[in-house]
Amino acid sequence: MPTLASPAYPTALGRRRFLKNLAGLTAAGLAARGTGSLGGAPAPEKRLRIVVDADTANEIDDAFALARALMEPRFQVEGITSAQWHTQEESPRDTVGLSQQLNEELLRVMNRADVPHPIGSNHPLVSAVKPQPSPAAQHIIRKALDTPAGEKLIVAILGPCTNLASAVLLEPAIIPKVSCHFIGLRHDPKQRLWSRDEFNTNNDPNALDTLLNTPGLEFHLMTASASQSLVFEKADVDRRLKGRGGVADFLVRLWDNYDRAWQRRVAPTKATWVMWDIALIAAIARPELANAVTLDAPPGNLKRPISVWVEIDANRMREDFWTAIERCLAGGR
Ligand SMILES: [Ca+2]
Repeated sequence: MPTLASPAYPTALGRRRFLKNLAGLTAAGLAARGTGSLGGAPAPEKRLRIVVDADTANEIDDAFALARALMEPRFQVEGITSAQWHTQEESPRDTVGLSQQLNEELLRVMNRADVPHPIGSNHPLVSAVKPQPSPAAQHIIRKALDTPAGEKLIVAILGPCTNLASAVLLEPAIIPKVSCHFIGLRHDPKQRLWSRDEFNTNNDPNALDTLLNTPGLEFHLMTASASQSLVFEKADVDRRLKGRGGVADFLVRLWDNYDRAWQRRVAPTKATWVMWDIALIAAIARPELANAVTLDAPPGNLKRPISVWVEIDANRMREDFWTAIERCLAGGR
C-alpha cells in the first residue's frame, strides 16, 4: 500500500454508524458463509496449508505479516513467494528481487530457511489471459496439486495477484484446489461502492481480473478499507522489540531504515504505520478477529459471490501479534 493513511476513504466513519451499516450486510452474508465474525466461533484446530505471496520490499507491513504467519501454530507454511510492486514512486527495476532478498533475510533470522521461497515474476500480466511464468507460480501449482482430497491450499496474497493468476492460467486444474485470500481493493459498506484505486490492485489489474473472473475459484478479500484501521506505533514497537535480537530486531531495523520518496513526503517521521497485511494473516489464523460478509464480485467482474472482510477488530489483532511474537521469542513457535 502506498500511503500510511488513506484520505480517499472515510476513516472517520463513526463506529456506531459503521456497525449499523454493517448489520445490513452481515444478515445474509455471515449466515451463508460462516467465514468468521467478531467474537464468533474459535478457529479450527486442523493446520492450514498456506503459501504467502508478498511484495515484501514495498512497505514494512509485509515482513511483519510474514513473521506472524511463520509464528502461527495453526499454519503449515508451504512456501513464501515474492511479488513485484512496480508502480511505487521511484521504484527500482527489480522490485521482485528486493522482495525476494527480504524474504530470504526474514527466513534466515527466524531459522526457517527450510520453508520453500521461490521468486515470483518481476512483471505484471500484460493481459488477463497471458501468464507470467515464474518459480513462484510453478511452486503454487505443485503445492495445489499436492493438496489432499477435500482440502484446499490457501494462497494469501499480500501484494499484486501476479503469481497466483499466472499459476491458474498455466494449470487450470488447480482451480478447485486453491482458496485465494487477497488484500486489496476498497469497499464502502455504507454506499456499497467498490474502488479499484488501490496499490495492490494497480500493480496488476489484469491478474486480479483473472482471479475474480475464474469460475469455481474460492475468493476471500480483505479490503484496504477494512485493514487500514490496524495501526502500529513505532514507540510501542521499540518498547516491545528493540534489543531482543532475531526477528524482533530485524523488524525494528526494517522500520528504522525504510526511506522512500512517497514516505518522505507523506510520513517523514514514520511514527505510525498501517499494518495492512497483518490484517489478512490474522483474519485467516483467527477468523473471530474480523467480520466477513458475502458480496457480489465488483462490477465489471464475473457476477459471483465472494467473501469480503469489511471490518476488523484492530485492537485484538494488535494484541494477537504481540502474543504471537512473545511466544516466538520465548522459544515456542
Ligand atoms: Ca504488501
